[in-house]
Amino acid sequence: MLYEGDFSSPPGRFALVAARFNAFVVDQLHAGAVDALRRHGVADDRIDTVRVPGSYEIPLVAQRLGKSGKYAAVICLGCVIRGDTAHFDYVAGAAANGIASASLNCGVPVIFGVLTTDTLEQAVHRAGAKAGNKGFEAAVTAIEMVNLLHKLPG
Ligand code: INI
Repeated sequence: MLYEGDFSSPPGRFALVAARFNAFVVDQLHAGAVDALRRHGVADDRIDTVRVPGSYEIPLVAQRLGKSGKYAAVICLGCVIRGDTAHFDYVAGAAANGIASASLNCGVPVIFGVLTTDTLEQAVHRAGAKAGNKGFEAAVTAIEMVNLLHKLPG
């Protein structure tokens, strides 16, 4: 028996947690995520967005939303650029580890759609300009995981 998530229109509500830091980039990730959800049959009234100050603040809010029981998945969107800060590693590491913990703690998919790049140019490229849109990809991953969890026993 092979279990695999598909990309059929998923049930339930979706939460997007989007950082305001580097909003110029994150807004593009958000647009990409919403586009992916809509194109997979998730209407706007099943999509909620929560804004947080920076990527560091994403995990707490993502966990709270995940535990609420209201959402099929939580999609986390942020952008951490190494050039901007000496504490890049702390912010990026805390976001990645915190998002992973949130997912395990709440038992729903909490998807890592946070860009971690060396330069603003790389970030822009990964937010829809030249190298796909990480927000779109994060939403597609959320859909696959929601559909997979519906198929899995237990
Ligand atoms: N937050 C980001 O989302 N991206 C960054 O590049 C960034 N930099 O460069 O510092 C950043 N910092 C803010 C951080 O996420 C927190 O909001 C702040 O430290 C308060 O807790």
